[in-house]
Amino acid sequence: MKLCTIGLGYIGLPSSAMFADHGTEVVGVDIDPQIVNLLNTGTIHIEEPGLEDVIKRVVANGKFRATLTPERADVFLIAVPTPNLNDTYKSCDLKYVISAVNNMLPFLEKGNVVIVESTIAPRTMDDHVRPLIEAAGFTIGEDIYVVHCPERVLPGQILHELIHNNRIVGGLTPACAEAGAAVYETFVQGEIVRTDAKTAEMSKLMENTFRDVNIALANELTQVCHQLEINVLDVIEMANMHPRVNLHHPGPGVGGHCLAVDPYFIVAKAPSLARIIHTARQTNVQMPQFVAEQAARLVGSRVRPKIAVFGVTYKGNVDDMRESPAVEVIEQLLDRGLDVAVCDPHVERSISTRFELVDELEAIQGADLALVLVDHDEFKQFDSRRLANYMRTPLLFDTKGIVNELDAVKVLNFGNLHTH
Ligand code: SAJ
Repeated sequence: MKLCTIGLGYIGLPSSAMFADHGTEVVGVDIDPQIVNLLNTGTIHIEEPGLEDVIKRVVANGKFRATLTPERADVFLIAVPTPNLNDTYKSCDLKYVISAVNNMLPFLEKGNVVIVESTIAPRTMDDHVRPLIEAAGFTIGEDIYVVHCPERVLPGQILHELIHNNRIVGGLTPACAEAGAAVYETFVQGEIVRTDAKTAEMSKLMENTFRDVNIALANELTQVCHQLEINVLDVIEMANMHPRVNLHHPGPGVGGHCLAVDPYFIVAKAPSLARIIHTARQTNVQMPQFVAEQAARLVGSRVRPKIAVFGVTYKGNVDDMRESPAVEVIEQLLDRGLDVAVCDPHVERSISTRFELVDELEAIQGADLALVLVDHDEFKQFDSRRLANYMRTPLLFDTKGIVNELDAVKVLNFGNLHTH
């Protein structure tokens, strides 16, 4: 089997690596020549544990190579971004998916399987992809097998989850679903469930929406408890002792290219009905403002206060800053005219033009508050003497609930913020 992957990002690259490592001949296509060149030397452009080792192996044994244009293959796998459009409800921008399908069409032959893994709005396969392939003269389900197989892997543990997660394969016809499932059987050990395309699209969106709504509930509860002077972390721990309750963790907001993006695709398709989903998004979007307000309050009495921020990525142990709530908190602190110094051991250079990253020592020097915005492993153990020695005020605000009590530094979190 030969597979042509279009889009070598966070999903296309690890998926290509898995197929190649299980014997499939893979050619990966990306529009960025730098990424293509880098990959062909066995070096990767994203942070994902274990991935570079696999890429090195499959480049060396000739099972994987990267290139700039699609070519003939048995299977085409589209894994390009689907950002939000800048319209009222931030609907799904299909331009990269449409362009990937159009770029692939000249190479499509009878018997091929076309897989879209990109997260897409409900009905995209039926209303947008199907017409393009039919217009090229193919009968779907007879000549060409077209499926949506949403990716569901968690950044940070992609390689494990690619193999062990269950997969949903939604075909435009039952024969399509069958052909798509056979492709994944080459390496997937989880269950492969066959369904239709629109069910697969909506299931994927609802997984991330479920999480977003539940985090919004935790974030709303945090603000309610803060006002009522109740320890929210204790409340969550105790409520979760009930066998059917699973409150999520509050935080500085919700980021990444999935949870902060996908729920809008549902809202945009049915705005007057998807009210809980929309409100949850608004609650999570507003969370950085609450954090910035609290941080500003904590340093309010100091002359020319300085805040040392720990973490800019959208979550712990990744280098990805897309939709990061930490960036939003920092921007809001800067808007308030505060002196902010940011450090993050997982990021080399900031994408924001408004602040630079410094090393930890420079960040804490003379600081009045250490503000933890990301749960990187490195931030779980602070040297409290070192913090106390270099900071002007030994105070830490941990928005992720990961820092234990420190002897020389006062640690605040969402649970005890109201006490200070
Ligand atoms: N977060 C909280 N509280 C929590 C859990 C997460 O504030 O209790 C925040 C994180 O800090 C982060 C955001 O939510 O800012 C998203 O992080 P995440 O770890 O929940 O999810 P992602 O975006 O890294 O990956 C999700 C996963 N979806 C689900 O768990 C349902 C993954 O399986 C999907 O493949 C991925 O989205 C995707 O690509 O859609």
